[in-house]
Amino acid sequence: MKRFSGLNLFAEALRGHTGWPEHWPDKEPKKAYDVIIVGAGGHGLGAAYYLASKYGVRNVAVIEKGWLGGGNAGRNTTIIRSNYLYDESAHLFDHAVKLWDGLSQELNYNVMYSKRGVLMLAHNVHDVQSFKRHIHANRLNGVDNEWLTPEECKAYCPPLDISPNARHPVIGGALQRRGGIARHDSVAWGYARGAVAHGVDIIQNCAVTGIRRGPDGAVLGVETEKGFIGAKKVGVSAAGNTSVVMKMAGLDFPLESYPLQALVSEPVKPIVPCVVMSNTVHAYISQSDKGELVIGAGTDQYVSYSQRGALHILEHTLAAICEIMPIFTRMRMLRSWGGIVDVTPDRSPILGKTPVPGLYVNCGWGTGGFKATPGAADLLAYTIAHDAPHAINAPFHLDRFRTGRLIDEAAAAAVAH
Ligand code: FAD
Ligand code: PYC
Repeated sequence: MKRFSGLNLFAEALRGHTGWPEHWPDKEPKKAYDVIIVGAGGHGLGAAYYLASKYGVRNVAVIEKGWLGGGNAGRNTTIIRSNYLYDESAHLFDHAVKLWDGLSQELNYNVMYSKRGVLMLAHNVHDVQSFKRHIHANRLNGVDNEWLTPEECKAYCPPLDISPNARHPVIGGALQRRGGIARHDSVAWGYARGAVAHGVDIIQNCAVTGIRRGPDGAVLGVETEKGFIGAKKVGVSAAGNTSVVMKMAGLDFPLESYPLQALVSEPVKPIVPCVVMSNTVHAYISQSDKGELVIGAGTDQYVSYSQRGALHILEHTLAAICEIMPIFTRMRMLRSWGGIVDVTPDRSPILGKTPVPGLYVNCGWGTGGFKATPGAADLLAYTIAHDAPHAINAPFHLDRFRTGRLIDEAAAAAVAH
């Protein structure tokens, strides 16, 4: 793969950019691979990239039913942070945050990771207590997080209304300075290009329709719209469709799939310098490099596979944004969209082996898996290559729903569910 460099850009400019190779040429599937990854989102593409580049497994295919990056990878609001309460979660998400650093250089593709800080607003005594508990727990785990007074919140993010008679008064905030955003498409495209450079085949428009198992129960390969493709190891990274795919192997997964929405405003000059989240009122906001305000909402109350959500959720979110930042009451919204998120009972992911030999799973990231992309991808690749989990993802085994060793970030209420 020809590298992006000053010299190559200059040389290509002189010949009208005709010499760049295709990033991911269309491939017909081979009869068999060593590893098949189901799902070309950031996680699946990243897993293929790390399998080939780091763990020495090069005969790999990624099978995607639509187009790569067309699922949640290309639909999310790109918030990156690792300020989770439990030790297991902090280690998992901080593994990813550490990989975000240097990812553009590693992939030779600008993923536009911007450490502009994630500020979580406290509106009531419960928020204050919960955030301070998170701050202490995070610091014990080497994860940065600090308490800000309302005045310090305002200084960090000037559009905030911190007047005491505001509808949702800001009585403080928790700031993770290493948190921020990245460019979602670039993450999928960068991993895809990197994977292809290491020999991975990416097969788009090819839904997996079945998982074939041998007489001993082990995986033999996948049935697809383009026929059977053999592989002794299959990694499923299908986000909102995971339970459907796992059912093909005869497994029931503890997942529910919900629509989650986001929307953007017309572009304006830089005004929101960081990411602001208000978990209590279910709203969060940042500003993209194009100038659009990127606004996210909570999930619908009802399970669904339609990639659109209920209007009242958007209205509620916009009302909350206007109450927290009244300066935006006259902004016009440009477009909204939805994705399908896969939610576990404890709101923590499942990442590891399954009861079916040769079948691995990475799912249950719910509303919060973009931030985990490099970490989840690396750990899925590690688990497949070693047929054993890494110490970081070992606690996120499916078995915890049988043993009761949950990692209950839902109860810890660290995110806007
Ligand atoms: P996806 O991109 O969804 O990849 C899964 C792929 O599997 C899809 O391309 C799908 O087509 C494919 N697939 C499914 N079934 C099959 C099949 N049978 N055969 C072949 N392929 C199949 N997370 C954050 O950390 N921060 C945020 O700010 C944030 N905001 C969000 C906002 C919205 C509106 C949404 C919807 C999600 C948000 N998330 C956020 C969550 C995050 O997007 C997901 O957790 C993450 O993207 C999931 O991993 P992925 O990128 O690999 O998934
Ligand atoms: O996990 O930080 C998050 C998040 C924000 C919006 C959706 N998910």
